[in-house]
Amino acid sequence: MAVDYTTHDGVAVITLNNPPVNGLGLSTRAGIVDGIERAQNDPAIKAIVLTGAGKAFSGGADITEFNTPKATQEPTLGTVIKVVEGSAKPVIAAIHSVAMGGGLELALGAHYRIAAPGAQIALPEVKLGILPGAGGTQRLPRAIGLEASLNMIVSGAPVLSEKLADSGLFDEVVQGDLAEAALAFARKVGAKTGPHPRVRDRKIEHPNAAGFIQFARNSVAAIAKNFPAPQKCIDAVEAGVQNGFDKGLAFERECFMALVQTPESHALRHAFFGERAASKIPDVPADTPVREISKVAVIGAGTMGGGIAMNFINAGIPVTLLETKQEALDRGLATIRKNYEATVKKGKLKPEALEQRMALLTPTLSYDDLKQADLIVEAVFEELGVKEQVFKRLDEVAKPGAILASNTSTLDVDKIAAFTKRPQDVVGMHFFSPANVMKLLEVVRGKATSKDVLATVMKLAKKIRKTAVVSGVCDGFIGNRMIEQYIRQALFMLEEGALPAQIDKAIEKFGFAMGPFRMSDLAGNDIGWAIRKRRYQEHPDMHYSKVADRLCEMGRFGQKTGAGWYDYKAGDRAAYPSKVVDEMIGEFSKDTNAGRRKISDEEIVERLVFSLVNEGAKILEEGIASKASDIDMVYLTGYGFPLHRGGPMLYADTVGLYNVERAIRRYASRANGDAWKIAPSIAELAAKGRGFNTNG
Ligand code: 3H9
Repeated sequence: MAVDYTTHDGVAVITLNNPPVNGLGLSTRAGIVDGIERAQNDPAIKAIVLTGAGKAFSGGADITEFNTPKATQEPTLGTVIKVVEGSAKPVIAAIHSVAMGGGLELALGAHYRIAAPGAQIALPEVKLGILPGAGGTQRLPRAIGLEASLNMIVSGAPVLSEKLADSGLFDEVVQGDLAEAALAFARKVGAKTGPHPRVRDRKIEHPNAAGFIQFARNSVAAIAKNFPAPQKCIDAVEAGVQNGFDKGLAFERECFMALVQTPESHALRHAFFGERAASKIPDVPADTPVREISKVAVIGAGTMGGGIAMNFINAGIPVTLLETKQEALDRGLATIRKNYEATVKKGKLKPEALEQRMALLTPTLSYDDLKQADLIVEAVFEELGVKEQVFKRLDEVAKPGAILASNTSTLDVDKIAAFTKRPQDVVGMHFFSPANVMKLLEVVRGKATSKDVLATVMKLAKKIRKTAVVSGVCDGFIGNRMIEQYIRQALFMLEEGALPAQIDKAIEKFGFAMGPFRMSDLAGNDIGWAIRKRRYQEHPDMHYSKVADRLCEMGRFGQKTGAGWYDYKAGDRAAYPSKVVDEMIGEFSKDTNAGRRKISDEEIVERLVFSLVNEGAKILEEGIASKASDIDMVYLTGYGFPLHRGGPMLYADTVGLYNVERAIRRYASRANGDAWKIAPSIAELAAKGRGFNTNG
């Protein structure tokens, strides 16, 4: 049963009981209507309490039902709310915890609302690319006013119930036992004669509603660039202000039905479920015991090590930071402090919190101080010989059961594990720079990594607010292995006829935060050069354009040298197209007889994005990633892939694998086509009419 019905001395209690978050799926909706009717028909019942079991009042509509027949099957949420609102006996929503989306809309349909402090109240639909579709844009402004409601609807951010105590939303915020208070409240209002108050009958009062709505429109313009929902939220609120409740409600419904079909909403829902799915590893059951992590050590106080340490101290976990030299340790500590000071300056951290965090950090030059650590993350120089020294030493000092993690981005985690006598305790934790900011954490599972180590690291990742994705061992893991193909295509296109600014502009227009050449100038072109030199040795058969090497031979390493693919001016981070570089590229094409042709923006986007897709497909075939959505999460959270497109694999599904296959085969038949060895699964799925994330 998704809904429980009990009676308590004249009060009926309808309890949503649909774990995990009391989503308002069809059976829950039907259960609420049944409960209300049962209470109406029972003369002994004077009032009805609507509440939730478990960890939420309700997390809203059941998102898994969207775009299925169940979503629109009666009773819809609109019908349920009508039944609640139309009840002759007063309905009291008792909110002990999360009331979000349709959950809050349901509560707004009740005659009275009481809440416990600490409940998270939100209309987060905009984060899923939709708007509240069951009266939220009409009732919330009537409950808490135009300004506060628009802020909540457009941001989707949760507000704690106690902060809304005087807003008009709640009749009471109850400190003690909510269930008891709800029964008492119900008995009190049950004794009154109706009709009972309805939010829909309240007025929206504002001295300059039109002005505020325009202000809201301007404020969301930036976030709404790639997403239609924020502006639609405002349109729906405005419709209610101008035309009244019923017309506003009808307009809201129309917008909801349209938005739920958009690719942007599909992409956001894919990311919502993808994030949660990433934390589940197919052969590691949810009840796998985890090791306790209460003390962490980080080896290396450089940019990466310092950033990694900050993640843990931000979560209140003490960190011992190890370096080999005092100067390096001092420098590392000073950088961490400077980072926190910058956050304090922005008003995002209290000065006393800065000191509390710094106090969680213990600097040391001695491996002996790592003996107590439950987890040790190594962020030293990226060379196998250096890692060998570190892991052999760790094997000597670390306590039994400590997790030994490497932040390597390219090296073989199995080889690293083999430097110890406890390979089952070794795992990769690949953070992305800046490590205290970037959401992505690639968790690299070695051959021997034990299941409880994986389960522990995934749980810890949640605590430090990372999106953790498991990758098997291969060169570059998921993210960097794919980006290499993308960069290869970008360089080939230079020699075939494009210029850096054209390529960057085309892919930025597609939605990437930064094109490959601006990105490379930021990271340092010498880094890619070093990797390519290694590749030339390791894979002499693999074909790379040498145009980037010529740039590096000119000493143009990027922003840090004031010149890269672009020119830079002192004190200005803007990238200016460079005549010298453009001429060099033209010369390069001549020298290599590549010939130059006009390359369309469409070709640029296809070659860059489909190179990611093709490598992603191979990564899936090899089992390096266990599901397509994991790859999408890597790209959304670590590589600036446009969120509104949902990641490379979902984008490929949207375009259709049949079309992706045809494009890849076309590019494979042209200049530099040897870089395109199509992943067999693309053709196989296309032939079945399937996608990476879909079955048909
Ligand atoms: C809406 O209401 C539309 C209406 O306006 C109009 C309709 C006509 N549906 O996050 P967690 C699952 S749109 C289905 O790890 P937490 C989630 O996938 C909805 N499933 O827990 C996960 O499953 P699994 C507006 C849902 O404690 C499990 O629950 N509402 C839903 O950290 C636990 O989730 C929202 O956008 C759902 N609505 O956080 C709220 N919600 O175990 C979205 C959760 O298989 N939800 N699941 O991986 C949240 O923000 C958080 O889940 C919440 C709990 C704060 C509720």
